[in-house]
Amino acid sequence: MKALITNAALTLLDDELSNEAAIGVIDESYGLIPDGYLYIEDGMITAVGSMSSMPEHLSGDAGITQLDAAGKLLTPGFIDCHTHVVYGGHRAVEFELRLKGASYAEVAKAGGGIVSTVSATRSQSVEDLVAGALPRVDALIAEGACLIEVKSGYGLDIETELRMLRAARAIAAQRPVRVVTSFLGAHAMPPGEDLSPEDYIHKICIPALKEAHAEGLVDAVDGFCESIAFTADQIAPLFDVAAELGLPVKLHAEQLTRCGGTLLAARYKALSVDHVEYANEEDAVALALAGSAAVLLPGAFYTLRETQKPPVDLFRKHGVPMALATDANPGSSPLTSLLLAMNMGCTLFHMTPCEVLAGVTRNAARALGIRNMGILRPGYRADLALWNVTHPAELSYRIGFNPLNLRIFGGQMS
Ligand code: DI6
Ligand code: FE
Repeated sequence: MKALITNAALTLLDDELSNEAAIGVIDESYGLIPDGYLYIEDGMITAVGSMSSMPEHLSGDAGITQLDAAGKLLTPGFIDCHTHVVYGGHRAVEFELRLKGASYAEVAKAGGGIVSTVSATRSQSVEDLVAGALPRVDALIAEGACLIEVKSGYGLDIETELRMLRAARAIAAQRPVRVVTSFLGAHAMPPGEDLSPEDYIHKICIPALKEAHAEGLVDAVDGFCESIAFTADQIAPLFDVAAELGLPVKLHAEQLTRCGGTLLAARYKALSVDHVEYANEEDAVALALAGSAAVLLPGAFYTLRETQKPPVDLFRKHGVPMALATDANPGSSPLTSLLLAMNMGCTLFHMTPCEVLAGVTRNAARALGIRNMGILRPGYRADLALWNVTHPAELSYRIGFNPLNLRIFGGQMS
């Protein structure tokens, strides 16, 4: 399987451009080549550059699929590095309550919130959960997503946590998309049980993680470190088990208050720390030293009418890679559009159009520990998105408009 795309506006998003690739780049940060080609063999990018540097033998190759992009923008396929797309039910009623004045924390304390999704999720089979998730996944794919991270965390018992992860894995068998999973057993305390948080972590969460890992269901371990969820000290033993199992960690931290989750996660060299509205300079320095990404989630910020913005300037100052994701979940972020997340990242968080594009490609891959996606570079997967626009800033500038022309997944055009 060979394919050649010609006359495309390429956004390489490559932060380590080789001399060869740099020929024709007119904007370093996007890695923009206005008139470029990209060559695909066996699902991988094998050559990329400006049209003027394209080796002649490529276009002469018989039996090769050729696509003339006619000036359209070609980016890496999008990556949603933080989602909760597998769950039962919905929380539209809670949305109405919050519009009448109840806060997210108040709704949670009153037995709504995450716990209400737990009841709905526990009642569903793997098939039900997949069927519920697919329309959300399809919405992401329709905007060029090629890789989606999916978390558990609405089971809070061993069986349901496993079922959620099996459903997440099943998505990749039913749609042309890669799925990576995060075990989020430490999301909330299970309803109706007489357990301390420490007991829950040791008696349910850690055994669930071990079983899920034994079944090959876990790519990373996540937790919710927050005043309404778990403390850093309660999450630490779970991260110790993750380390024993050889699994990377990530953490929801500093979303509603500053609870020390970022410092904990950095001690475990986390792939990412997510939300981080309340992170400070000490946190940014710790992330930079640990090599962890900050995942910004404007959908939750918007839905909760949060006013504390994540410290984007501090992340820039200390060189913390910023990723951007939907946080697609039924409560705090019923968002299934990375394009809208990009627009919100610019308008609400003052990120640049280039930062938000890197946030859903190169830095999203990094936040998942994936090394061969998110950049247009030889040796990387041919997961690509071709857009009916010519300038990369058009992707984040428009609101509620999907200019996807073609998605290419593992070299296959769809
Ligand atoms: N932070 C969030 O924003 C979501 N989970 C989390 O840890 C909220 C999930 C929900 O409300 O259902
Ligand atoms: Fe989340």
